[in-house]
Amino acid sequence: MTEIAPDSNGEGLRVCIVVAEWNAFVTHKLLEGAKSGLRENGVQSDDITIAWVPGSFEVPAATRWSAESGRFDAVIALGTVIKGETDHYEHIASQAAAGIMETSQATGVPVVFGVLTCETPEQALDRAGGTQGNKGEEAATAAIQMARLRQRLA
Ligand code: INI
Repeated sequence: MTEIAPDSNGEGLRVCIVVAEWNAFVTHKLLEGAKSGLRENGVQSDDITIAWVPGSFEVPAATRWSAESGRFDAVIALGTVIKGETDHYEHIASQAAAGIMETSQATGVPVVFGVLTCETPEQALDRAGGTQGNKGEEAATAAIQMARLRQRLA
């Protein structure tokens, strides 16, 4: 039997973080969490690229461009969709999730999902360094582990 345990060693990995400006009061905190999660696990600052996009709806396209570039071992997608603010909530949230998954499946590059979908701004802040932790930081660990797993399974 072969078992591959989660490997969170980020040394030498190159990571692109795609982050949405919409709801910047939350996404900036997610970005800080993602950057510290990467750095704490050994990813060099020079190996981190941050790509800003207008909103979560634009996140999938940028994840696709970065994944197809061949320059990154993993991509982290960050955004925040708050239900109270838009009738388009369902469309934006579902298209962001579907597009991110499609990028990962089509390119083989791990793309991890750090797009918050919340009812209220308070719920979003709770997940961006508040009472529920920082989903950006969790996404960073997931990105490293998936990049390592891909190397092991290749
Ligand atoms: N984008 C978000 O990331 N979160 C939101 O809550 C949001 N709301 O509420 O509308 C939002 N809209 C912008 C959207 O992602 C696109 O940038 C825009 O539709 C242009 O394509």
